[in-house]
Amino acid sequence: MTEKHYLGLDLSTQSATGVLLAADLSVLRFESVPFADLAGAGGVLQRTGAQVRQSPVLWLRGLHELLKRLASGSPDLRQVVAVAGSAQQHGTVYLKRDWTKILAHPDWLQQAASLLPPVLTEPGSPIWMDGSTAEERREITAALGGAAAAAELLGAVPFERYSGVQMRAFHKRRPEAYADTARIHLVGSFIASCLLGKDAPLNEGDASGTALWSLTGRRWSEQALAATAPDLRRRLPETLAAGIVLGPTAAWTAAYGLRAELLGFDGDNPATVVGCGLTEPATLLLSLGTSDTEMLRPTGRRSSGQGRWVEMIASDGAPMLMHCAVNGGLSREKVAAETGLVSAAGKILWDEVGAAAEKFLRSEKVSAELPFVEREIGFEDIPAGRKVLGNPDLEPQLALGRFLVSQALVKAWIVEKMGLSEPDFIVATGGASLNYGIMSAHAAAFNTPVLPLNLPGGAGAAFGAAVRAWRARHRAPDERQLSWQEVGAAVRAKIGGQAVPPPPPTAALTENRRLLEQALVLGKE
Ligand code: XUL
Repeated sequence: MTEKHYLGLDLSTQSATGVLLAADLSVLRFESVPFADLAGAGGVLQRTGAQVRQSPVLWLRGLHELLKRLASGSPDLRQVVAVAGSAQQHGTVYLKRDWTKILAHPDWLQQAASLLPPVLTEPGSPIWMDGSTAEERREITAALGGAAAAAELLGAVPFERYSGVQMRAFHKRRPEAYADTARIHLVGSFIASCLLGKDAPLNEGDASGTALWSLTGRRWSEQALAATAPDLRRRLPETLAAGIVLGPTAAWTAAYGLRAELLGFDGDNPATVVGCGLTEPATLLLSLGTSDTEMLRPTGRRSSGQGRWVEMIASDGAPMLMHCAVNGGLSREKVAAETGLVSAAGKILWDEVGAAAEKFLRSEKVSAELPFVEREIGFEDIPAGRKVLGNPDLEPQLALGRFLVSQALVKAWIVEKMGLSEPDFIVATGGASLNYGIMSAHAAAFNTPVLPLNLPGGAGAAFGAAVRAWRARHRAPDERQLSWQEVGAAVRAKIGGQAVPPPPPTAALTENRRLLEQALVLGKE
């Protein structure tokens, strides 16, 4: 019997990525096609003021290139039994009636540049970076009874980037094109439709980023639909739980050696938590990159009328919360450079940066700082800037350590506001997750061990999609489908590194936490 393989795809803002898994979750292939290599003079993004658009043709060219590469390497796609995907959240695609007819063409994907534009009512898809819809955000929020009521209904205040807010802007700016639009897909359900050969439903994770979907009712909200645009419901796909198989991939996929069962596409963030094995409640994922993102699995509902964080449904069907912190890797880099930890070649000396955090933790100094190199997103009402609290006189290495530990303590404070005070466990991804000292600062701040993950190509979303495809068809020795908890444990065992334990708690750390909490005064909750 030939071994079964599982494919995960991710269509992000920058690239199309594929991860091919074996039955034991080993990565057989990893391919990524940067859109910048394909975009030419048009560029990856089209910006006009606060408007940010992307061409759906570019995503399809990326998908074609990716499938072509996967089909030509070894192993190819012939042993794939299930495929799932993820995509950048919120982006919308506006299509004419009968648009799916183009998908019957055997090599339509190669000819997408000529076949797709005639069936689009809007050539440039607004994406999550678009901030041009402040007026529509206000109108929808008011119609839903204010920010707190909207967040309770939808899981988040209707941010500018949210799909429904964008749909209202499209309807207001181009009413004739709206009238001509029979179907509005999100990026994920659009790509899933292309692979399925007919209109695909929208996964619940993506639906929860539209400002149109009731998180409690788990269906399109009549109230939100009415607040957004006339006659919107019939233009939207159905919504569906992420674990469900939609059917076989369309006939055209055979040209790439792919004939498999297709699951719906999900948002990249809902997919990432599953790709990181974060499937139990009361657990936390720290993604430490250019910016730092906290994704957690709550034990109940917790909405923020201030838009401090967002609630959504993860790819395992259970809720997740997310906050994206602007003060992440770039801030660490800036402070490390100011401390002089830069090589002659201009590289940050990260080992020494990590050592500074460890030294500060051991020093037992009562000293903290407000570490806001930038004003924090979602928490704009806390004092911006860097300000030392307690003992100011530290030598440069300890001062850097104080900054790193304070950054981690602020994160623990934010996560507590999101409803989680001591996570059962923490997993970490991103560049800083490889730095022992920075991980130790986080383990200390949360008083919980942190497990760094070795994600294939750093691609949590594509890996998460592949894991979802795997769960759909893989069976335990007794023929049972694995529970999501078992899936999470299997993923962590496969990609987890060595857990970093919290250092022994000190009185100084407790005092530094208290100093920060005193200074972090929020406006009305
Ligand atoms: C989430 C968001 C981004 C995109 C990136 O709300 O806008 O994380 O999903 O692809």
